[in-house]
Amino acid sequence: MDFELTEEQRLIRNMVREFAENEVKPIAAEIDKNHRWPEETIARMRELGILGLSIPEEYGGSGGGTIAYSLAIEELSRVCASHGAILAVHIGAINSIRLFGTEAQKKKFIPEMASGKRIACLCMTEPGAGTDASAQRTRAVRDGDRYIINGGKIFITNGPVGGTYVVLCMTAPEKGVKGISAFIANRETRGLKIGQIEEKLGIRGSVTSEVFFEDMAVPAENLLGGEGQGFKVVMKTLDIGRIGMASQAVGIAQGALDAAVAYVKERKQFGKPIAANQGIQWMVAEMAARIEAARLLTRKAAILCDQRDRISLEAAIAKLTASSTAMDVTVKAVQLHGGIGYTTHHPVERFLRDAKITEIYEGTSEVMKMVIAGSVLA
Ligand code: COS
Repeated sequence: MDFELTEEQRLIRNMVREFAENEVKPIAAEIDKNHRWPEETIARMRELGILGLSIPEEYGGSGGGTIAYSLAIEELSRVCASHGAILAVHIGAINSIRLFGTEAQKKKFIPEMASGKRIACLCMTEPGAGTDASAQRTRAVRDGDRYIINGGKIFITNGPVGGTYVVLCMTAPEKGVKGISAFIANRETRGLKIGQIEEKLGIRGSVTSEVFFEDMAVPAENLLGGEGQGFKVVMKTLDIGRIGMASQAVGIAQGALDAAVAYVKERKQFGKPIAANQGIQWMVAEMAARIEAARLLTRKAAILCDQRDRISLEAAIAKLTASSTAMDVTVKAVQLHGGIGYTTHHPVERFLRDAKITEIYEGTSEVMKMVIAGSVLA
């Protein structure tokens, strides 16, 4: 494994880092407090090509592969996990079309998403279909040269601001998992409605909502990957998404460590910086070691993702490890700050709240263990 980034990857990381430090960090606490979608920084991400990272240039993206996607999410999440979530889910939904779309679908839908003109979302979760993604109740019924879709989704990241939606539906309930199909629908499709917007513990700058479909007619040419292929479409898409979420977890943990290091060097008790105490040093060392391990597993999954067809195991190991690292490191970062860490005067309480979602979305830690055990015991 080559540990060095290429010149192009270094340039992408540095560009996103500079943008994150100069433009995202100053608004991170405010968008969290107000649950506000950061239109101004999303506009800048459009200009900088960040919303098209890892998408091939022939479809209007900025290229860079999965490593660029991972680096960008890590750098954004280091200062604001909401921005990391917005980007991860946007690119994730585009990936489903990049991987399974026909040439005509790719040409029609990807450029507007890769340029950031349309924000993308993946509509999969339902009240009864969370971890059991196969229990889809949203129905798509063929009607001549179109499908009529009825049903509803919950917890859809980017839902209220979406421009293009990839929607998982049941087309043949009697076939179970093999009766699920995926469809592409643009926001203006009649019958597509946004429901309640959630108030969340963390990643509050990324908006999450219900999305409903009421007699929504989509042309049959918007069927993604063929009838019955929907489960594979989302599972494969989620494998890459899990690398994105692992990258987000690494970024959150790194941001928390950065804040803790600055604080323990500056905070004096008993006449010396608290960093002079061995107990503090050991905590910092454990945090740094866990982050590096999580980052390497995430990097490995990202590298293999561009080389192999199936990376479910590597992505699950990376996400499981990185998300538990983010929880552990952010709890320690709050502890190292003492009382002030429990307030909004420092960003560590936000990092702690943001870290929790990485153990839940795009597959819980328990699902990651199912995937890992399934592979190890096969
Ligand atoms: N890539 C490609 N194909 C995949 C796949 C993947 N990652 N995972 C499963 N498949 C295929 C299988 O190969 C199988 O097809 P065949 O019968 O043709 O071989 C089919 O899909 C069913 O696979 P499997 O039986 O393993 O599916 P399960 O229902 O057992 O899946 C888990 C179980 C829990 C792993 C799955 O439902 C899952 O990941 N759930 C979590 C969903 C999630 O992440 N939700 C969060 C949404 S985003 S907030």
